Amino acid sequence: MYDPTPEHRFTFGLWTVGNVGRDPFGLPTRAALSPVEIVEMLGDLGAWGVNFHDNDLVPIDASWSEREAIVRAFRGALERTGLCVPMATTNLFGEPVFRDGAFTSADPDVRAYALQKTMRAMDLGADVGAKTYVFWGGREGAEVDAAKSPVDALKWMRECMNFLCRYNDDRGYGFRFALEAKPNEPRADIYLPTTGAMLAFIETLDTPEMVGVNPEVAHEHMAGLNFTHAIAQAWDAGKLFHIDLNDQQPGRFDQDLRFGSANPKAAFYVVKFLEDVGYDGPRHFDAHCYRSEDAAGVRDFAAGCMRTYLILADKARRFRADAEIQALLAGLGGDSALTPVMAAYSTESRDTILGAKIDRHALAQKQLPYERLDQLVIDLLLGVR
Ligand code: GLT
Ligand code: MN
Ligand code: MN
Repeated sequence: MYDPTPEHRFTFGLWTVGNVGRDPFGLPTRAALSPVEIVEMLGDLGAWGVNFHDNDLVPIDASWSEREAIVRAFRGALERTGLCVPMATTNLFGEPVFRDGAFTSADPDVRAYALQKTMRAMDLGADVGAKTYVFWGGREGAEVDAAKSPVDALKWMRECMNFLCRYNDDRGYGFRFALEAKPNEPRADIYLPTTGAMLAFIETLDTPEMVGVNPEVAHEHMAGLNFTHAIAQAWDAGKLFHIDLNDQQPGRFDQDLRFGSANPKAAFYVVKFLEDVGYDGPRHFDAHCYRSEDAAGVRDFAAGCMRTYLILADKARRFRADAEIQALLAGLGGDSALTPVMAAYSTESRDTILGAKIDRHALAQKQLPYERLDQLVIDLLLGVR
């Protein structure tokens, strides 16, 4: 029942299961897996797809013929396993050239290089059938605000995104762009730090309909925000193009923990939301296995992300089928004679509301049995219901 199959649309990045356990203080703790080995492992575990940054697949200095050989081997693995590539992205953060930003660098030649690298990476993504193109601007930020106006940074970012939207059209790739926010790390502060900020920025682009968001659990939690509320706003705006599932203790460095491992209750509401609204995009796990694990542990990690999602999806079904929970919910809110009046402004609705007798004391006495409701959710999640 909790065994993943491709219909569940679970995906992983080459950089997630391929993470070798390097951190800012320590060397790798496990051997690197090749892209082909990763695809085979994911196929074996029941995943649907695999995503990558340009240089996760093709080394930055590879020649064209090396690139072609790598893509051929990768495609072979996709065909053998039935995996697809739903999403691709660009590494605009690893190389020293991006030390002060890619699209927001004050140096026009750095920005041009970032555009060139992204266009080539879009070509690569399109070659293997990717449909979504993610932009995570890890270096688009600052330590020294004296050095750069954040308004200029936004202007350069907009210019680059507009340029790439045109490239997408020009080549007929049909990518949906998904912008991923993060508040900090690796920069002291990253511009457009939350999903909400990204949503507002998108509306300033020339073709906003081409661009949505890729919210990540850990990134909103790092900012102390409610992830489910963030994806709800994105969904409401028709902009939830992709999602990065993982976990994160608040107030820490970017932990990229196995999905649901730190805050299963928050993870439950994420899964419940996605299942309730019928989100049909990839469920992408952007997480890393503990540094203490070996290759077998990486399998446990990947299997665990998917299993937890499926357990929580089952809990969401039980929530919907639970008579007591549904009875409690039915008693909340509801309609009154003023419901239709509020739906549209007119001089009549204005006067009706201005003249209505609304007993604020009686309203304040209405029961809101949230303690009971929340305990029922806890009982459900802890498996005694
Ligand atoms: C990097 C980052 C992630 C982004 C990836 C896409 S790379 O691992 O921490 O949140 O989604 O660029
Ligand atoms: Mn991410
Ligand atoms: Mn992250």
